[in-house]
Amino acid sequence: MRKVIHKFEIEHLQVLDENGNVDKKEMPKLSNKQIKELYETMILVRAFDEKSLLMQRQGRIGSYLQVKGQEASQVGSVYALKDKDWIFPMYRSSGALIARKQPISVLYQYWGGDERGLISPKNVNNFPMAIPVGTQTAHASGAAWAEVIKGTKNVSMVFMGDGATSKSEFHTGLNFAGVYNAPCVFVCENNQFAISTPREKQTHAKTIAQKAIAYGIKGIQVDGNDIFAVYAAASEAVNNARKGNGPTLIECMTFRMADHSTSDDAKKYRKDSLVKSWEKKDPVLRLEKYMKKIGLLTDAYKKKVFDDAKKKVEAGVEKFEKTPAPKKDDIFTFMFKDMPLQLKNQYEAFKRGE
Ligand SMILES: Cc1ncc(C[n+]2csc(CCOP(=O)(O)OP(=O)(O)O)c2C)c(N)n1
Repeated sequence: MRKVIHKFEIEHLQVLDENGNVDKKEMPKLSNKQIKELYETMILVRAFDEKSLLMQRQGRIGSYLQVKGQEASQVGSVYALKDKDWIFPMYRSSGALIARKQPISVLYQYWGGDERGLISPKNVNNFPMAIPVGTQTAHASGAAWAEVIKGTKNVSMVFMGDGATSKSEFHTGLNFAGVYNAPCVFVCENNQFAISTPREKQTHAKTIAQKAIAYGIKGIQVDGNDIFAVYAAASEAVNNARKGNGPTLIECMTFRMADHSTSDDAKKYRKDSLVKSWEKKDPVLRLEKYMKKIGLLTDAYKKKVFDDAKKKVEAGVEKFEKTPAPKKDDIFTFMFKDMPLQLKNQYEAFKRGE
């Protein structure tokens, strides 16, 4: 005899549609001041993103991975956190880090190859960005559990791409969080590609959110270009985690509008028509349409937001470029209190100019 022992459904949440209309029933509680704050942060992230690409092309930073198209997924989710909560960013999380008060100049230090660019602002718990795909998922889960052991109410939020869901650490992280009821929110920015690998070749599952079910945790798919849906799902997940009601996997359906990195040419593997279809879903345009409808976006305000963002980015660039580079010796002296013998020998050779 065969019987169904479990049937499942995955919710997809959209609050703000492409024409700037909101579903009032699902609209999270946000004051006009907060909506403006979200908008201003998204514009700042985009201004940083555009400048970073230019900076890399001009040889002023080493490399960069653009956020463009994913601003709502990143800004909306961290908006649900307190400073003392942890974020575990990946290389594409510059937007989340900006929203988490990481100074622009420090971010440029990072992208310029200076390890001091990994330092979190005082009283804000930003973990360093992970370059290896997916490793941060397990770190976040463990750190969330550590906060439980310490008796705090701090939550961890971790960012990963669709590609990372094929990595073992994704499964380790979700499984551990499920078993230990760790207060961890997993935010998967499903931007449809892992470099040139399309989402359909990443997993045969219909959604990434449903992977939560296998680990006995909550899972939801949201329109990742809809800042209100992202914020609503993230708030619910963060509140649940904080109250001891377990972890959540949030799949943000979004799209990487730029190349994978400054060493990539996405035209080689993505059709223009696909990119164009996502342009219509742009998270910034969509929020602007809504704000205009409710009288929150005047031409003068918009101009000021763009001007302020540009000024902040330029001030960050100036501070970064005026900061003396770290001493070359730091490569040897930074990591260990007591330098291991092998490194000591290398350091001596370096000092002799070998
Ligand atoms: C462990 C590991 N394997 C391979 C790579 C090379 N790599 C860098 S980014 C990337 C694709 C990741 O795609 P996804 O997780 O979807 O994130 P996205 O870049 O799309 O935001 C790969 C394979 C890496 N950085 N780390």
